[in-house]
Amino acid sequence: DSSDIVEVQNYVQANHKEPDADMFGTAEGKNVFMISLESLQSFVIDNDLNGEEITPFLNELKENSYYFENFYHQTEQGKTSDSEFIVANSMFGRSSGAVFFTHAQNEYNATPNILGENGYYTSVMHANNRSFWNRDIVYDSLGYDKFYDVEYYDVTEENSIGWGLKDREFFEQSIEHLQEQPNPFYTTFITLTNHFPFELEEEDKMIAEGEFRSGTLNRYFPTVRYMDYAVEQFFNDIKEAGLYEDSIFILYGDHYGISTNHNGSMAEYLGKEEITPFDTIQLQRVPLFIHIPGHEGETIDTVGGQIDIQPTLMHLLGMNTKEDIQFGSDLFAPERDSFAVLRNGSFITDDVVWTNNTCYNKETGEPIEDEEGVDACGEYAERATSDLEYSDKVIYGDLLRFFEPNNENLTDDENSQNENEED
Ligand code: GP9
Ligand code: MN
Repeated sequence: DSSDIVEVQNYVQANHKEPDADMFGTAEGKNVFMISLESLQSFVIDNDLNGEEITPFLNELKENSYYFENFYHQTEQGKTSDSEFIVANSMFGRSSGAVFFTHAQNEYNATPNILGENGYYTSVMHANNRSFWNRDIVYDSLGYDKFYDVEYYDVTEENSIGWGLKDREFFEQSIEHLQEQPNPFYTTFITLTNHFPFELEEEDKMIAEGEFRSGTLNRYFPTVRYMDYAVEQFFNDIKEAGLYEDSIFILYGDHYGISTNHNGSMAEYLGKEEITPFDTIQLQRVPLFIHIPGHEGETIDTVGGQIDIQPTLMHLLGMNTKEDIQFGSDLFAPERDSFAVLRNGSFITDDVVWTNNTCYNKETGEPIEDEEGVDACGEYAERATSDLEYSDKVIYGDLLRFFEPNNENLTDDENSQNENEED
């Protein structure tokens, strides 16, 4: 009931971290590009295959962005939809099934809900059917103004591969939609080409496939390379359209692309003897770039996850989150705990990885045995469990129905006006 929300609120507020004063509001009023990079894992960044860079554009982008090298996806079976949910709400998806199906019509205080109330136009661009992953229903609950689904794109056999419209064409056609949107906008772009089974036409292959036993891993390299190229062209088009300067860009990998079924080939590629459970966790890292024109950026090693994006973004836009129910924390917050919980209960800190009922030393990748392990991982275990349980509690009980967002995001004048109206 409604008293439960107070308990959750007390819990999250006790973990709230104050934003970095220099970063808070640095992107106030800017357009926000949220770019979901299909199946992109961090292991390809600054890496190569037979001497050829896999992500030349993203490697360059990394040099003038805030790049988070210890950032984890937190998705489960809901895949892309889980990542969308986590990023928008700073809450976890489900341990099985997809929250996009089971709790589509809950009350949410998602980023599009909040930005919509603060003068933003909010939309999603994704060239798939609008009901896929139940998106049409969920997007209403999250507060999106518009969903540019497949109907808004010119899709032909020639410009499609695998799951649909090729990324290059998708971005190209998205520019027109962008230009008709009111400013400032918050728009999510969901790419598609780098999706299992990673099909690509010969003419689009900019690097050769791998030659490992796993055809999946082999094909992954050229499709990643293609997505990298598509994003590069998108940045060029954005600049040409005059949309670059007044915008900020958040690019993130939605979930892993290469499952543990391909461990043999993965080990070979990475030059390891085997992929241990510790390595499997480290392979759940996905890239996060926060690109703010005019900022030099830096590579940041704090441990974080998709759940941290909402508070991070809101603070960049100059909005307070102190009163909000968010399970993540601002990645720039000076006092933040370097910490990420995966949906299966595994967790990562600066020093340890807990998975498979084993506490691993992060530096060596070796298990920390017995009591020592209990000590090393124990202090975070409770936090990990509580984060997941409280988040579930909010979703299963639809508890945000009982939550009154305190709109501190308005300017002072507007706040006092609102107070007067309420009086
Ligand atoms: C489908 C796209 C891919 O619209 O988002 O979905 P996935 O299989 O990655 O969840
Ligand atoms: Mn996906």
